[in-house]
Amino acid sequence: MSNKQVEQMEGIIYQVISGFYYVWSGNKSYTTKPRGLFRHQKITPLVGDRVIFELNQEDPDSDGRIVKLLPRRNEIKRPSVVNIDHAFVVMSLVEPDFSYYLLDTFLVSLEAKKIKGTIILTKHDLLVKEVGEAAADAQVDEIRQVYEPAGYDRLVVSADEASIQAVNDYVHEGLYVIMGQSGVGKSTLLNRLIPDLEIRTAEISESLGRGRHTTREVTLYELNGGFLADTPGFSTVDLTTIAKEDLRLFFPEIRRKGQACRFRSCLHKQEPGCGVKQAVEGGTIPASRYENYLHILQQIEETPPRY
Ligand SMILES: Nc1nc2c(ncn2[C@@H]2O[C@H](COP(=O)(O)OP(=O)(O)OP(=O)(O)O)[C@@H](O)[C@H]2O)c(=O)[nH]1
Ligand SMILES: [Mg+2]
Ligand SMILES: [Zn+2]
Repeated sequence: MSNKQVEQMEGIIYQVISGFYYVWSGNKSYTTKPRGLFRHQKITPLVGDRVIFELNQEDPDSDGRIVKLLPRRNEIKRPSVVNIDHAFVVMSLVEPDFSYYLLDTFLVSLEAKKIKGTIILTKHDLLVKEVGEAAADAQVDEIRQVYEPAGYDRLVVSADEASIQAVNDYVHEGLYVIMGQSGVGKSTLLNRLIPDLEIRTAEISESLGRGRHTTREVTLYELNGGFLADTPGFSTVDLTTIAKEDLRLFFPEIRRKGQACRFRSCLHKQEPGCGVKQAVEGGTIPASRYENYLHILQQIEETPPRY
């Protein structure tokens, strides 16, 4: 054992399934397990972690062993991914219906981690089929007007090549997480961006008579020298760990207008001389954003502090 030929390598965890950690390194996949010490130290490697792992050269088919995690830059819990550079928040216009509230909770959770988010609207084609071209355009326009003042980019994604290309142009080095409710089309979007992937989506398994196929684990896929993370869908975001004084910082347009408030401590509820309330009345802060801010604030205020 003592003269075992061991090589150390660096890679990124791209998937975790029942105790096996799949690491991508030098264009190859390695199956690894963490060293036993990690469990005692309560260290759980996650998708997106950069790791140092060892390979036994005398037995190249044996599992590698993760010996070290490199420092994490950030971490989100749902979906569970670390070292995120950018997030694509995928929202469908129909099936499931678009929700301003859900989108705002996703965006706040990202702002709280200082992760830049881009909104992707899917199923534009379905909306057109349901309500016609003019009404569909009006709805997309309305969404754009709500998110433009906050500075979020919006990309419409339909089946057409141009919108897929627009998303592709966004992706460079780094880790891009694709997040959103179940069924909005995250895996479908990935399949269109990287056509030889063929990730199973609802459509494919329906034709096999097995019902919907929902993504169950986070997986990184390579694109343009970066990584895209397909993730399981979820539709609740826990924001109650955010301090009530911090929430106003996580709505960029409210943060900006808040500088005009009479009181620095203004939570933009009923305080006199509130610049945010004025901006809502004047229409420069969209009503839905302000209402969702108040709604999340109320939830935070109603949650007893945790220690
Ligand atoms: N018409 C239309 N259907 C779409 C579009 N995007 C996705 N779909 C369909 O929506 C269904 C769900 O898509 P998925 O890609 O599996 O959704 P998902 O977000 O990965 O869902 P989870 O894995 O459960 O989180 C599938 O039947 C897709 O074919 C779109 O732009 N237009
Ligand atoms: Mg999926
Ligand atoms: Zn105020």
